[in-house]
Amino acid sequence: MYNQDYLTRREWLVRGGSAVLGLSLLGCEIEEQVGFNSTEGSLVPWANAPDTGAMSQVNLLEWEQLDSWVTPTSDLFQVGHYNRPVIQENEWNLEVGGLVENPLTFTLEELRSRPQQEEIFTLECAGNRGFSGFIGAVHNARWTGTSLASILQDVGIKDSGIEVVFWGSDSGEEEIRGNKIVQHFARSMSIQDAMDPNLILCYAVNDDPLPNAHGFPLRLIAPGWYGVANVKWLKGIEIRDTRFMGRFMARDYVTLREEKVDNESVWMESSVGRTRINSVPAKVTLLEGNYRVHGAAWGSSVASVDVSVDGGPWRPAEISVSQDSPYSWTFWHMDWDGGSPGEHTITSRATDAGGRVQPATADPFIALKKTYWESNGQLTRRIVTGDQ
Ligand SMILES: Nc1nc2c(c(=O)[nH]1)N[C@H]1C(S)=C(S)[C@@H](COP(=O)(O)O)O[C@H]1N2
Ligand SMILES: [Mo]
Repeated sequence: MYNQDYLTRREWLVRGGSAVLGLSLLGCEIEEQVGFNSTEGSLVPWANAPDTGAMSQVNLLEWEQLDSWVTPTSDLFQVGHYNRPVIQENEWNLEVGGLVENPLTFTLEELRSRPQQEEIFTLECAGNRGFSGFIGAVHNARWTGTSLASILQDVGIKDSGIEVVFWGSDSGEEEIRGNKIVQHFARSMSIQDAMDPNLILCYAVNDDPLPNAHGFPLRLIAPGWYGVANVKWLKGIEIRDTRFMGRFMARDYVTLREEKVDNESVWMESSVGRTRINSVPAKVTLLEGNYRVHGAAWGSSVASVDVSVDGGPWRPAEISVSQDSPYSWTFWHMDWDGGSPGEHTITSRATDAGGRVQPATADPFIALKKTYWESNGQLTRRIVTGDQ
């Protein structure tokens, strides 16, 4: 059985672990809240730990190692569907145009000199939890940039504009209706969605300059939206008068779900967009006979988290670290005596402020979904107690 001695937050900082350096800038409030002491004890490994080997280049979060509320920059998972462009700051600018009164081009310096805006945001790939081994495509980081809405105001959207397209610098070959073409990564939003004051054009994460893998020099951060909406290596923002139907809006990242209407099946295809309430049991620790289940919950305003052992009654978990906003995750924990020695299952379920409950995997909302995106069903993990 493998043991892990957890360091307290202060010990980490004193020892100067470079991965956690960014955290020291976060201010005392969160530092006190994190309470690393709550993770003291030895780690009890999951009996059904997934094989994540095939996913190594994605740098997935390892739930059993989770010990910082803000994910250190070097630990952020990374997804790129095309090439990973390496962009020189002096060869780059952002063009904002299309159906606007006053098209503008910005250098990075010009964007940096605009008023700064920050958000701690839990970014989850919409494919997370959709297939085996892909359960750590989520991170919680502090993003710094400038308001998208204020830039859209400055260019002046014409009355005919209905759609805002965010163009990335990365591209790849696509076959579309018999045509082989080279297409850039792009996502879009309605003007109303894009004018949300929480959306930021970001050039820094956790006080580090945006790493290349995460979109240097500029990316969109769209709190409340799945990862795919957060366009990296941003090069253009374009206002159009038709809905945009690019690959990542209308072919990929499309959820297919069967809905029953008066006993008839209706097949609903929808573009992945806003996040859904989600939670996972992250790890279990054992200290002096007490098992503690630690987990995270995100995707909405988390009102409560419950845990079921062996499919038994739901028991409320305690919140260990609360959200900074509806867009950041919470950490929670639940103490347990370990039951009878042997194998047990642990399932978590989060409920949001609107009363939406994270669905069971058997819930038609999950069970009748044919595609793997938006898999926010309850996660059950297995553990063996009594042999420590
Ligand atoms: N330009 C561009 N932006 C992109 C992508 C991409 O392939 N190209 N992938 C998206 C997807 S699917 C996800 S999950 C997030 C991942 O962000 P991260 O790599 O910073 O973790 O970036 C999004 N932004
Ligand atoms: Mo993604």
